[in-house]
Amino acid sequence: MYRDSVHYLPLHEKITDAATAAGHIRNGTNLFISGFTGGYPKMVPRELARRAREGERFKINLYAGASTGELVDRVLAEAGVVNWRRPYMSDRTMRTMINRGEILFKDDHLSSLAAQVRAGNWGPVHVAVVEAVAITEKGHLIPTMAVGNTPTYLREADKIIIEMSGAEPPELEGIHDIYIPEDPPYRMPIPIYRASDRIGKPFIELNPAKVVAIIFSDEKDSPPTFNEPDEVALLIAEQILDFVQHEIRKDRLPPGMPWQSGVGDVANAVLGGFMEDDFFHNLELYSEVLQDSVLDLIDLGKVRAGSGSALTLSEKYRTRFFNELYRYKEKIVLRPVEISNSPEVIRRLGVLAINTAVEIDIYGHVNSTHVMGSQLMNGIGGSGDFERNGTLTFMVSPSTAKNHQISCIVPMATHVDHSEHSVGIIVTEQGLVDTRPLAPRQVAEAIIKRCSHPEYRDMLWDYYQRAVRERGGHEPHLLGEAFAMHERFLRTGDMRPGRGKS
Ligand code: 0RQ
Repeated sequence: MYRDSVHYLPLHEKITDAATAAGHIRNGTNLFISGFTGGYPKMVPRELARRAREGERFKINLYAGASTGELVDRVLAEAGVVNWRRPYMSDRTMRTMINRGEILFKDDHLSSLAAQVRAGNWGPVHVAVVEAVAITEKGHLIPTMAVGNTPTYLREADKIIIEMSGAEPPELEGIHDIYIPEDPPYRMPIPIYRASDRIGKPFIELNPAKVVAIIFSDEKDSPPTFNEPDEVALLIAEQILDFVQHEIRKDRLPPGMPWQSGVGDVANAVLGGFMEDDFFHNLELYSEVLQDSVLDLIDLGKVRAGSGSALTLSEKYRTRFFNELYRYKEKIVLRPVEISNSPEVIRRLGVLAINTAVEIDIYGHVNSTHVMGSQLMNGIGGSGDFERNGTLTFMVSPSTAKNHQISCIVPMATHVDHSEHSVGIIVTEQGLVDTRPLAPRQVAEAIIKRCSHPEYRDMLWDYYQRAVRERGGHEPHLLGEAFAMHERFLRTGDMRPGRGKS
């Protein structure tokens, strides 16, 4: 039965077991895998971990599309076999090892990765391991619900290992739109003019001569858990929807611009808000990851098109999606991440972008990646692609973290991923500031007054006032004091004076 999903008969002789397949991966292998939240290989990583447990000493350089599941990042990190990991990851164990300096890590704007790999900047693609639901009669590969960088990894690989997934149906064929642009100086415009446009092929071209192993697995991606949005997320979402409605009513924004929404509670709350709101119809989503809420919106007849690089669904929604695949497939397009996140396309379509910050400073510079300036959280992912190029760019955050011990509005961001020049509108549960018509000092005053938490407002205001008086300048700062709140947290466990341990 398994063989049925491999329609290209010459490849049947490559069908083997996981141990034989993983035998192609050795010390120093640059291993490029499919995976973009889901869609990652399961059996080869487990096999590598088994070899490490049994005493084999080796290290690999692990490159994915973005985050994967614990079967990859956690299992391989715990096995101690990862030398390099790129790009974005979100696994706690791997994060700890990266922060200890035990795993080398660098994140890049996700839109730029595939071209860097094609240019050879990441070194040779020794082995690609990718998950697929089918190989067609002509030898083309149909990926699972995550495209990511798989088309480029397959094209550049010396050796290819394919994990055929029995957990997702071959009828996914037709949902993908695979297009690899020429690289500069020969690149032509990417001809996407609406989120629904299909510009490529519904399969990934594969050179069968490079395929060294095909294995089969019934294992599912570890399902994401989506929480019901809390009050903070709902308040943030409500302000964003009100603001966009207001801009449209004032004729400052045409209706019908596509939305990108990051992952997490606020993203879900915004999409949930569309369900209850009569103002927004015929929605277009031009995003990176599509989640459960897109199915609800399709069912309500509110979505014209949903475009992303991956569709990540909870268990319940997966069943619903597969049961009515033909209906949903008409509305959803899955693309390589260099297309879903393409700056050229995002700017042309006029995407309304919403992404989440770790901290935002009073002048609107944003840290999305490093807690207290040093500790990596996940990575920049696609947030920079969308924030730098969207028409309206929202950066959102709760005003505090860790039970108010940390203010997410700070005098100076301890690490900058998105500068004031990329970020348009800042929203916390306390309020919203449109920084676009404001000069930096006006931005600072508005952010402190409207976005910071009341417990931190006086502290931030006092800092800003003294910076204006004592130092002056276009963006006044007291350099010796700009990180005093962070220093206090590191010393006492609380940014508020007198609240933490002394
Ligand atoms: O800690 O996990 O221990 O509870 O950070 O924060 O509030 O649960 O929010 O899950 O949305 O994550 C920026 C990390 C936010 C994420 C970030 C702590 C907080 C909690 C998580 P716990 P929340 P989220 C691409 C979209 C970058 C990439 C991106 C991210 C944990 O959104 O990685 O935008 N973004 N991708 O307590 C210390 C602070 C903190 C803090 C939060 N200031 N200091 N800890 N936390 N703020 C585009 C797509 O389309 C997908």
